[in-house]
Amino acid sequence: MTDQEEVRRFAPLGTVLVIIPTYNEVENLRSVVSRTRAAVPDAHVLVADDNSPDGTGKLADELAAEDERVRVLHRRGKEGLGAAYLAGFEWGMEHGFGVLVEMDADGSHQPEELPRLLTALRHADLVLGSRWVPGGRVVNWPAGRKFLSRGGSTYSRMVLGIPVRDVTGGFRAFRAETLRGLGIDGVSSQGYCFQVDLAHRSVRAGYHVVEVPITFVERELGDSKMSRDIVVEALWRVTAWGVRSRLTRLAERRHTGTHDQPS
Ligand SMILES: Nc1nc2c(ncn2[C@@H]2O[C@H](COP(=O)(O)OP(=O)(O)OP(=O)(O)O)[C@@H](O)[C@H]2O)c(=O)[nH]1
Ligand SMILES: [Mg+2]
Repeated sequence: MTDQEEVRRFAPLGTVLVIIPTYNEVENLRSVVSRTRAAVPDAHVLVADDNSPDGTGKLADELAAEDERVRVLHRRGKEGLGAAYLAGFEWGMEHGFGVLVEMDADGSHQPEELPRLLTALRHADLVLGSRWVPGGRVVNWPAGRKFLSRGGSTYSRMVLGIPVRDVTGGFRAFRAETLRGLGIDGVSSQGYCFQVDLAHRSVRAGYHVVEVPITFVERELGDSKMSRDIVVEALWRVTAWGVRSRLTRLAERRHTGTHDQPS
């Protein structure tokens, strides 16, 4: 931490919106919403459903009818996790929320850990729930999946030159100010890439990004939407960003004649 960060004062957080993107999560949604409302009673919940064929959207409407702090964003069709989050962020900022949280519907992200993320956000611009910092854990993942996720994070960290241990994770808390500052209009990446993209942009923009250990629990019900395409997209995009950002920094260094440490 630099001297500058030490003296930095962070504004109060404001009201929290937990955005839960869903595609065919009818077996998981009720539980995740009620656990969220119990864990952070002041927070509001926005379910962003992509017209799930299994009726998740209808269940979300029922939950919203039972609880005024639960709202639903019905989207036309499956457009990917990134697009659902961008729509949720926009909705949340338009409605005056000060904190926008990303959380999966499948129980992998435990709502009971939200208070810790929010406490850390009091002194940060962005908090990442992290499986790969001391204290972080993954429950019920085969070794191959762990290897892929850890390897993906390590590769991204090295190629992008950012000090983030879990760069693909999707349990995060943003200040609305951070999202405004990032100008998320230009974000088009999906899946893991979306998460890498936002973390990379935040670090590059100089935001104070903090990782908090979480216990990630593999889903028990419903199907994963992860696909080979999502992994391939992440690989090529991350590599392209890494090359581009190194070239940009090199050009800046040449231009200013400075020789700072390579990252
Ligand atoms: N709205 C919306 N939500 C999606 C879409 N794809 C995935 N999701 C949701 O995003 C969250 C994460 O998706 P998962 O399928 O669990 O992906 P994952 O966590 O990478 O994979 P697993 O660990 O195998 O479950 C879940 O809540 C999904 O329902 C989509 O296209 N639109
Ligand atoms: Mg999942």
